[in-house]
Amino acid sequence: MAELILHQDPRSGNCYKIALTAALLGIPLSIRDYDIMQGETRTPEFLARVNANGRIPVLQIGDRFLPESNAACWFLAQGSDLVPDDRFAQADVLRWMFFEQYNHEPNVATLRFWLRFVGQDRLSEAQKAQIPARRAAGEAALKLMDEHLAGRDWFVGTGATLADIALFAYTHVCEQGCFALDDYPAVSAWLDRMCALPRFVPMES
Ligand SMILES: N[C@@H](CCC(=O)N[C@@H](CS)C(=O)NCC(=O)O)C(=O)O
Repeated sequence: MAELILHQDPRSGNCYKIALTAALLGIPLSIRDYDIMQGETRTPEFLARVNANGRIPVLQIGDRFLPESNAACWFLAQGSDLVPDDRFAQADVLRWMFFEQYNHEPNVATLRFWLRFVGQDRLSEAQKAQIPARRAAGEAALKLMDEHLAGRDWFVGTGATLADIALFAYTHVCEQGCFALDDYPAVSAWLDRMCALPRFVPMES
């Protein structure tokens, strides 16, 4: 396979999904770090060469660039146990990955970013006004996950898949966005199972 380079900010859960997928599969990745707080993904060079959408993560495969965390995880995991063979189960993995991007990440990750990295004092009035709605939507996503995991170990089937990796990335640090994991016991037990996977690597920051 061509050399794989992960363009990332180590504080980003979206980037961590790709690093975790590669680690679980034993795939070596080179790393290129950016500081998103300094606008390093918004430079003309980055927009022209790496991602016209101005965001990390981007997985570079040789001279090709693949933005979007879940697409990059899919690229790495096709043909492995992290993507089931069964047609329905495969679509069910995608279902949870889309749920993660639409219902979970915009709420759970955004509050973590605002409260931990930007800081409440530096939020705009518009951002402050969005906090209650994003908190309610994040809690709804975590509750739905908790109900799904009651009585089962993994989101799809009987082993870890990309559905688990996509949802793990920001759930395990949700307390940094002031969500309370104690409210979600099945999610908490699942987080422990994820951390116990062979070749698991923690998030850098
Ligand atoms: N849907 C994208 C989201 C990417 C994204 O929002 N990246 C953030 C960091 S997690 C970013 O690059 N922010 C910097 C910016 O927007 O300038 C994915 O899953 O990869």
